[in-house]
Amino acid sequence: MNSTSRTLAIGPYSETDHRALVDELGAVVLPGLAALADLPQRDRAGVEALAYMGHAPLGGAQMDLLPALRVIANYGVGYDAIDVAAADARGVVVTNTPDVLSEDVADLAVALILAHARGLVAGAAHVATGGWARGRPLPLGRKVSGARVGILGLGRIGREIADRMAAFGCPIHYWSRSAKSVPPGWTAHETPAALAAHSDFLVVALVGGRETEGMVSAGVIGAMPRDAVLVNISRGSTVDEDALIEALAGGRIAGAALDVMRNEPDPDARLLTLPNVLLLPHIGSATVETRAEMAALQRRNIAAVLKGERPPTPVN
Ligand code: 8YV
Repeated sequence: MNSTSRTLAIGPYSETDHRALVDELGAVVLPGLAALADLPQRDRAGVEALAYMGHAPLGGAQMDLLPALRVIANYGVGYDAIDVAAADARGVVVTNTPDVLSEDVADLAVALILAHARGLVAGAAHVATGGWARGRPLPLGRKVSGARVGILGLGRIGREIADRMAAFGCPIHYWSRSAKSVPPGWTAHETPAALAAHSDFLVVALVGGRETEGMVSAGVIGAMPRDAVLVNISRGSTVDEDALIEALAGGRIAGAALDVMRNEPDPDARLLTLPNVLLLPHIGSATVETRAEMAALQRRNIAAVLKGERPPTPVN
């Protein structure tokens, strides 16, 4: 490593992002957080900026390996992996990448709803494996247009999902921790369980972290109608996964479509074998266009702090 580098980047960056981190910031790039402790002290000593991409917990112990650290720039809107209190205590600014990914994540939520309800994965397999040609039966799907959509967490991403599903003629229900101004006809609910009871598709769009840990509890899942589907594009931590698996296995709810799970990238094996579960590998923001914008915002945040300016999107 070049021991004069002021920026260290950690994560599985694309080739383009990797090159930009090196060209624009002279960054040294490590594949994952585990490699940090192996860096010689002389290479860590001068690091002022950390470009972080990943979901492994980044706490005070890691920050203390970088004594000159001034900024942690997260590649993502959700920064629940970063101990912001520990950063505060060390005078380290934390930044994230809000807004630039909201459309993509909302698009993916809609895709999950449609794919689950209309059996897209099974339908494609039916053609590919010759089931169609042999005249085998394929179960009917469920209608999406006009179904009740419940949004748990009406923040930036939740709102984008609601707007999209409203265009499908779906009555919009929501729960939010703060009052929201919404179009006429949308229904606010007092509790997540009350929302669940009025949702054919319950879409989780909460922030991650301690405040929402297990918010989709056994009680919330139990309140869902029997033919309802749980969709999660936020964080696996928001869902009591044991309760979800039990409800799915017992036919208490119709299914789940999840872009996020608790133990990524190695989810609970029971989820892999249950029917009516559609799992994606946390790809909400994974488009060429959006990832480029996230990476550019991450670099702008770092460049600003290194110049002594206020970064565009700080969280503390
Ligand atoms: C990840 C995300 O950051 O923005 C978020 O909160 O979860 C994603 O965009 C991305 O997968 C990189 O880890």
